[in-house]
Amino acid sequence: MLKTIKKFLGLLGLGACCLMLAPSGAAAHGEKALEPFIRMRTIQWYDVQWSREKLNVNDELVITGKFHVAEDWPRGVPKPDATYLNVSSPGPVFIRTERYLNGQSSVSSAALKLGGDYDFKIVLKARLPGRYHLHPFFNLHDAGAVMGPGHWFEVAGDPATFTNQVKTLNGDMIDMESYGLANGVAWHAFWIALGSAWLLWWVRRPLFLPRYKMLQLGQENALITPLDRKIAVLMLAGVPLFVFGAQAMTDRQYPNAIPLQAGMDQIEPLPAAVNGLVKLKVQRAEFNVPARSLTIVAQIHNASDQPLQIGEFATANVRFLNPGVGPSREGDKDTLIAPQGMSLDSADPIQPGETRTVRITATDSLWQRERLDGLIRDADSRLGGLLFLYDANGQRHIASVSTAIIPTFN
Ligand SMILES: [Cu+2]
Repeated sequence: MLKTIKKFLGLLGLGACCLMLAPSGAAAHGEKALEPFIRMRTIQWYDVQWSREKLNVNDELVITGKFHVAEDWPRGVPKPDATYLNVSSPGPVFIRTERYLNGQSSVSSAALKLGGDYDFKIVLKARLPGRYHLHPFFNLHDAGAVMGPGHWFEVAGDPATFTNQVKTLNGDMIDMESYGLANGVAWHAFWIALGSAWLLWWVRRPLFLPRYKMLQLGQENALITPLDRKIAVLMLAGVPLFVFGAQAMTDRQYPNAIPLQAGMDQIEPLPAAVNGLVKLKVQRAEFNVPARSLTIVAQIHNASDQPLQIGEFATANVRFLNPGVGPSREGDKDTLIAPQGMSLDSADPIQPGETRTVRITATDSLWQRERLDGLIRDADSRLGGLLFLYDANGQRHIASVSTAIIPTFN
């Protein structure tokens, strides 16, 4: 039995070493690390925009965008009952000053509704000079972070000029960069000193083995002196007294203190932006692995009063465009675009009231570069995304796509 366990542990160790040695590309900050089915079928970002890309310290950056919460949420991922919209950055290089979900100011976590549509606005202020890649992202409780599209920003200027003044509810102006800093350092220093002194007091004595020996020989009385007892009693009574005393003083000094908020914002989704006048039913979807090509055969019903053309398929921040349909992409610096990535079996617009079966192909090496082709090895090989359709006036309709995928290898 013991032998079997040892063998098992040995194999486990070997496995861990192999995993550590296995070659893997470095992903910037985990954009591609999450399983494809989570990136494609949870938060579906679109229309993400940045107000500017070159800033000075203290300048404001506004990130806006929209997302659709997939109705075909993966079974293996906890439902989005506690989520937090944030911006990923390499350290505290910006501060976040405002955040809105569907126009409502929101500072807490929020519960999202499956199939719901939301727009967001995040206001940041540049703090440290440098060149940074930022993404809006959602922290999903128990599932991880789902990244939105990323963008490079350049911050110039002098970090010493950064200001972060806040007016408290009492009307005091405080500087958030230094407020309470001395107090925090003093408390840490005090506890580190007291804790180290207490440890040193005992560590300088005979430790484990000599102590054990003395115990065996019946000399335990020599191990603890009367002075030790006095100091121990002092610690036992003194530390709680000190803590309660300091707490009472703080309470008197700041009578109107508000605890850190742990509530949940309740935010209603927007009236259906996705799946409004265009209904889509997937009949078959294949992913050709060597060709990095997805083919979807879908029945699309156009309930709008204008002929519609399919212009884009977006999944996990990768966008496959049908050239010539939809708004011009000139000057668009999005790196995850396949400008010629989409082709259709028929270029004819879908007429108002028509239901047509369309064959949509999305081909690009981005499937592999963004590690979305790993989908076929998931236990849940389903794909999700958004299909964008446009009428002649540029009016956009969005349909969500969700389907099981059949892989092909030639
Ligand atoms: Cu990035």
